[in-house]
Amino acid sequence: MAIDIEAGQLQRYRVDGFFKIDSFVDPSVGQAMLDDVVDVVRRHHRGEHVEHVVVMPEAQPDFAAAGEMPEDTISKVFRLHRRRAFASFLRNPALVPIMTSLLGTDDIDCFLSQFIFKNPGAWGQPWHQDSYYFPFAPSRPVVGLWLAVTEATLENGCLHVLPGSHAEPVHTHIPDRRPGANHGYMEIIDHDMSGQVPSLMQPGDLLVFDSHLMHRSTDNVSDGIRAAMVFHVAAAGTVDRTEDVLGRPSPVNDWVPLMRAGAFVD
Ligand SMILES: O=C(O)CCC(=O)C(=O)O
Repeated sequence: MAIDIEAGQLQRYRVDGFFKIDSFVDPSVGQAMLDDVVDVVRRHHRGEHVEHVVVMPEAQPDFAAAGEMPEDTISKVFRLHRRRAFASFLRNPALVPIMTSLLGTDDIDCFLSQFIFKNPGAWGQPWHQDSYYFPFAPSRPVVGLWLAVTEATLENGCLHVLPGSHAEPVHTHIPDRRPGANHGYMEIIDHDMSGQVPSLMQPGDLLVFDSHLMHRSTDNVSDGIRAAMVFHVAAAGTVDRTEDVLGRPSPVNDWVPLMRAGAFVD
């Protein structure tokens, strides 16, 4: 028998555009992801070819790495969801009722995954809606899964979300106004964000959010890393129109079957 999403979660998703699940997984799950992505970054740094992945360094001009290891200078690593530590997270049975209810189908692909290091001193990502980056047909529903790998606090640059903003259309996004901001950072400046709330999280907590939800993260002004792993899922058969719109395919999207007829794809 199919398990349903909890009524309270569904209600919060409909009203606010997100909900949080405390202790969704043991912190060791995120630690295994961190270990794997650090290995990826070090191999990439040595000039080895690491299949699928895209490694993005911090671009900000004043960024001073707190350490000497290759990962200390990295902002994000994309396209990780074919790797075991990440693929196994997505196959957690507890995600089935969430994904199938929110996407309205049991044929589901994961198309985007990104590990965010948010090293000490790294800037946050400005206000945006993820659907700005997803020129798909149909354009929604698309669900984001943000897993806290470390604690996320006001000091180390947690997410801030604007409850109810998922009901907005995709707003105009302008390039991040900070000179030298990370490649691809765009921001919304035409909306009142005063109702924002911080999303304080512990390792293993999961934020589930709608791709129209306005959110940002703040700068990491602590002396520790604020790591998170973010996945995006959509209905199988969704047409990715990035190439039609931008004249080139997305360098980070990687459509991988996750569920078919309610069963996980190996
Ligand atoms: O975690 C962050 O710092 C930003 C993540 C984010 O905004 C996103 O994944 O869309």
